[in-house]
Amino acid sequence: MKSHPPIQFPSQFLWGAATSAYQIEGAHDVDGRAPSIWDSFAKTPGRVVNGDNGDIACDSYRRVEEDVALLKQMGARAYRFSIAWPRVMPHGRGEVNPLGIAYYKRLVSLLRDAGIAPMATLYHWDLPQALHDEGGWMNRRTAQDFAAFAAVMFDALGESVPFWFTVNEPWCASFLSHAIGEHAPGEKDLNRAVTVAHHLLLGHGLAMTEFRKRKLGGQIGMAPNVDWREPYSQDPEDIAACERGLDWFNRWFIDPIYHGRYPAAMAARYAELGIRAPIEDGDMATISQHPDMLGINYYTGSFAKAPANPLPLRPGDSPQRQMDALRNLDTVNVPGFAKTHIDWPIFPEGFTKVLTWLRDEYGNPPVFITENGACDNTQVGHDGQVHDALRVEYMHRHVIALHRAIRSGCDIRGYMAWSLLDNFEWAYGYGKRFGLIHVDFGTQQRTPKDSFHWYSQLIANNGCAA
Ligand code: GBH
Repeated sequence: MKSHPPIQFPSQFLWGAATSAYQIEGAHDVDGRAPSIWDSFAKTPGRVVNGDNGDIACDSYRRVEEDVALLKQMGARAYRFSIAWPRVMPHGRGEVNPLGIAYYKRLVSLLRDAGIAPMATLYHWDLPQALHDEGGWMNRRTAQDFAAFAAVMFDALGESVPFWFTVNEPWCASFLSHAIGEHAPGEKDLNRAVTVAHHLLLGHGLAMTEFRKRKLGGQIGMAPNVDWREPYSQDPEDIAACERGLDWFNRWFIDPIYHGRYPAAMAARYAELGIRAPIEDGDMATISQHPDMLGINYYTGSFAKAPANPLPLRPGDSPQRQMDALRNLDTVNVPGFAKTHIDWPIFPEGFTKVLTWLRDEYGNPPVFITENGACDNTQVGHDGQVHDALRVEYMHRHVIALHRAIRSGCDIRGYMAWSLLDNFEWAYGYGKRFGLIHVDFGTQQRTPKDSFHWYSQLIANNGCAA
């Protein structure tokens, strides 16, 4: 391949891959690790497809050297992993488990020896069960406990981690988990979800305070998931529907950080349902401390259309109906949009659009794409290879969309592919594969897929074909 492909990225652009602790580590009861809400949830019958759980997952706790070697082989310049809170603080607060700390110190030093920048996420959904037993994220105190855990990690890893993310996808950790009930702890109560969302934001802010106190050299921010909504037409009603969708999903988490307030129109809609975030004096100032960067997870998007029959906001309705009424929009997938093997529409234009929207809405903050990738369930073929053409095409189109955003002035500094390995895909279990590397969950054999080789070329050339 040519050394200067048509799509060329800035010279310091940070290419890498991402994972999270519960999805890959396994070793659920090893070296003092205590259960998290995901252990309990996955072991509750009916919650996860096929009754799968993360007891073993990719066994990355034991195979960490092999996995770092694969990252090196791929040419990754960064690796985004998450730190399991119940491995480090089994009770959620108080006593620190030295073996838990030792594992992450080892991972970080292996990465640094391989020339790969560590990028640590502090909360990728594995709340210690002990804290949940006391009320979990419904308790304001959990935000303080989270900051104390963050402080332990800042002290333990300090300058050796240049990039930190506090909370991964607060929308999933609140709404998907407490209102829709698809993720742990599996509750269905919109009021609780809004409270949890506030405490997650507060936890982010209090962790920021701990980070700033230490005057560490690295950078820190939050990593929300964004979906893009495009107005179905230029009809003002469709545009308004689209704005409600963006308020509900995106602005609810990013406005507090960059503007120090919840989006007013959506907050008013919640108020009609009798739902308010439990804001106390000083919270919004804590939450809106200036972050160094924003992590963005993007997978999919769709079109928003004003519904023919708008749903009224009624406090007595089911949480699902209340959510539908809050957004009050019809989601339209344009015919002809291909979908990945998890049925999410492939919408690379939405990637460019959401990035330029973030640029305009929040003053062009430095952005790292902390996740982007596709579910492609292609297995190892007779030739011993994995020809995951859907993933290669998805990545190629999204990398081009990303490049377009950079050309239009967005300050984007890096891209982490989700995911390094096939892993425990939450409520879908092991049946949905997002890895650049195939994992045989029987033997734990790792096989780099076509997408791995394609991505490795892209990193080597710092770009790709148009
Ligand atoms: C991320 O969440 C997680 O951070 C990661 O752990 C996970 O493995 C990965 O993505 C893959 O799932 O039904 O078409 O409207 C993804 C969050 C929320 C993105 C739901 C897609 C709905 C798509 N997802 N959203 S659609």
